[in-house]
Amino acid sequence: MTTLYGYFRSSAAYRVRIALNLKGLAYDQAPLNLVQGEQLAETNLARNPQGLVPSLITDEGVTLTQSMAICEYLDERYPEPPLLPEDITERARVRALAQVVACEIHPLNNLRVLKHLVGELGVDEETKLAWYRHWIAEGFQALESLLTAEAGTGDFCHGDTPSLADICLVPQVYNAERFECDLSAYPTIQRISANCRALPAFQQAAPEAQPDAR
Ligand SMILES: N[C@@H](CCC(=O)N[C@@H](CS)C(=O)NCC(=O)O)C(=O)O
Repeated sequence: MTTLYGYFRSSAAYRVRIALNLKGLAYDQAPLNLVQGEQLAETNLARNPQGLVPSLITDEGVTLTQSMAICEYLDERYPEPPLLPEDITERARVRALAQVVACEIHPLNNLRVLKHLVGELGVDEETKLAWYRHWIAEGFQALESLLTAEAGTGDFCHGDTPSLADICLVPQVYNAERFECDLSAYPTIQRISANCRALPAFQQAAPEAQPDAR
C-alpha cells in the first residue's frame, strides 16, 4: 500500500493528496503534527532528512520526498489523467506556473521560516503576518498576470483540465485565506481555484477532510 506522511495543513502534502486523488490511487495517511515538531523526530529524518513533509512510501516500498518530484513520479508511473500537457512548450508553461508557487511563494512562508522570524530574529506577530502577506501578494500578482495574459489559461491554469499548476495553486490559495490575505486583486486565481474546488479530487484532498484535521 502507498503511504503518505503528511499533515492536514501542509500545502506540499496537500499537493500530493490532490495528485493521488486525480489519479484515482488508494493510499494510507500517516500524519505528523508539524506544530508539535514531529517532523524533526529521528523516524521522519530517516525518511526525509530535511525534516519536512511530505514523504511518500510507494507500493514498492521506495521512499520519495519533495512534493513536485512525487507528483511528477505519479504522473510518469500513472499517465492517466495527465498532470502535464503533451506539448513541450505547454509543459514548460505549466511547470512555470507551478513553480511560481512551489519555488517562489511557498518556501518563504513555510512554518520553519515563520518560526525562525519569531523565535531567533524576534519579529512580532504583526510583522510576521506582514511578511507572509507580502510574499503572497508579490507571487499572486505575477501569477494573475501570467494567467490573464497567456492564451493557455482556460477553466483551469492550463486549458480545461487540472494540471500540476492547479495542484500547486489551490493549497496556496488555502494558505492565503487562512492568513486572511486580501485576494480581491486576483479574480482569475479565484475563478480557477473555485473550479478546482468543485472537483471531488480537490475536495477530498482539502485540509478539513483529512483524518488529522483539528
Ligand atoms: N519543497 C518541499 C517543501 C516541503 C515543506 O516545506 N513542507 C512543510 C509543510 S508544507 C514542512 O514540512 N514544514 C515543517 C517545518 O517548516 O518545520 C516539498 O515540496 O515537498
